[in-house]
Amino acid sequence: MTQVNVIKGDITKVNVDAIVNAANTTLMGGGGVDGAIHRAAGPALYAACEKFHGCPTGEARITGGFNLPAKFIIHTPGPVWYGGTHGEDQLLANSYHNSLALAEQNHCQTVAFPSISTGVYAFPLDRAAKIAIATITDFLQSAKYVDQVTMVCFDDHTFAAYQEQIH
Ligand code: AR6
Repeated sequence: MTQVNVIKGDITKVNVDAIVNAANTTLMGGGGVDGAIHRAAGPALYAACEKFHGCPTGEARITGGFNLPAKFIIHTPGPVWYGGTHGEDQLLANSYHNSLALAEQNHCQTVAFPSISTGVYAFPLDRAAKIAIATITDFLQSAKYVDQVTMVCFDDHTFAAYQEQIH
């Protein structure tokens, strides 16, 4: 069975146990996928996120899904790309790993990710896709609950980059 798949679409519409949000360290919303998730989930998500008082880059926090089809939303601030010499690769891997660890702790079977850090945060797409798929694949080898991870790509360019990594 294929455990990692790549689709083109809008992550707010995906019917899975948990979706991941490419947040910022305030966890108080923003543009891009973060803005779309907050709009679709409704104002109760903002109230739930306020209680965390932020989140360091590469770590993750979990809330309910509110008005989304997903049961949970896992919020992780990915790294801003500063040229690659500021620990960006490791921080991006941490975002994927720590998000999956929270999904596992909450007994999620299906998890969907957007392409973390490759929008406003400007992480090079091919490099990010390689790190994402390697970290997810590695995690699935020892996961007890998580067994299906979907990369939800918003545009053709992003879709092609992740597709490349699973073939
Ligand atoms: N579904 C799936 N992917 C989406 C959606 C959607 N509905 N909307 C956008 N994307 P970005 P980052 C894609 O900039 O680089 C926010 O302001 C988008 O096309 O959302 O991690 C936060 O608050 C791109 O491929 O996230 C932070 O401040 C990918 O999601 C900052 O942006 C990530 O782009 C985080 O920047």
